[in-house]
Amino acid sequence: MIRRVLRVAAAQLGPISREESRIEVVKRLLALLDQAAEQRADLIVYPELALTTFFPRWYTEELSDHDHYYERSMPGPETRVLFDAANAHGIGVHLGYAELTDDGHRYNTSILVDGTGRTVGTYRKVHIPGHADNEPWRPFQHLERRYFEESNDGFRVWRAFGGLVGMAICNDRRWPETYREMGLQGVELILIGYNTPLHYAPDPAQNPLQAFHNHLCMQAGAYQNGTWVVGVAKGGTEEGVESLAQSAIIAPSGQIVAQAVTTEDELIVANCDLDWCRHYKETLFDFARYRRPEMYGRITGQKGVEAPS
Ligand code: CDV
Repeated sequence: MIRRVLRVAAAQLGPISREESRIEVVKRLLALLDQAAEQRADLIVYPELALTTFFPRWYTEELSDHDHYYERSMPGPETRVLFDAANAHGIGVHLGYAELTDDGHRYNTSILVDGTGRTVGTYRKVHIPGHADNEPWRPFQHLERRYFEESNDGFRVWRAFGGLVGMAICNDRRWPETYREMGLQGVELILIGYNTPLHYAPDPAQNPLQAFHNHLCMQAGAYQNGTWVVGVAKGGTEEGVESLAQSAIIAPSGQIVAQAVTTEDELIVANCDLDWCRHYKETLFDFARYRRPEMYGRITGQKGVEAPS
């Protein structure tokens, strides 16, 4: 039997300053792509909002004052060179970016293109963390809820790269529903980019646990759904804000098979055997045999906690 082994490169980024132009950033992405080609990768995975600094950390009175951080098309004028280069190498691309639609909607989005240059799909972030109004008590803002809408598109899974592939973005990775939605579509590889500041203003007691929580939720999501998970950071100190790195490629067993060791631009590569997923999907997590959806009504029927009286 021919095994379906996909060679995946997670392209962690170090900080992007607010002065850095798209062209300069794309040069960095191209340097990582060159390394991925040298290492014969089939797919390169860049992080969330990989083309700009993490702009929701600054409040602007007018939403449109941040419009220069958004892409109006993908590929666009400055990014086409990246997709062309990847296509020339036969490498697929996952890229996170801020999307501004023709009718004025703003989403935190990722795109997946296969090794022939075909767009597999796009994903718009479902779980939008942070806040919508200026909160000056914080050392820095996390205004994702001001600059991005919650997407209602849900979690899709696509046939690509000889397997079943899905996407999620940053905060999505903390929610078990994210993985299970895709698990129920048979997902074998989930691609996740993230920007996670080490300081969490609403509860700084969580700061020292950021790295633990990052791996905890992605490893659990991988294991409980029998899928590969690729988590890719934009880490390091960006505009004075220190963010988590520790990008990781996680097997369906929940084990980390590759992990970044710096907080800078760094490529990690792993052979992802998609057939490994069956060991979990057809045994402990044989959903069709063991799940009890009739017992899980609250999960879709209820949003917040309703404690018994
Ligand atoms: N970009 C993100 O979604 N960041 C969030 C916040 C809460 C730090 C995260 O969950 O990592």
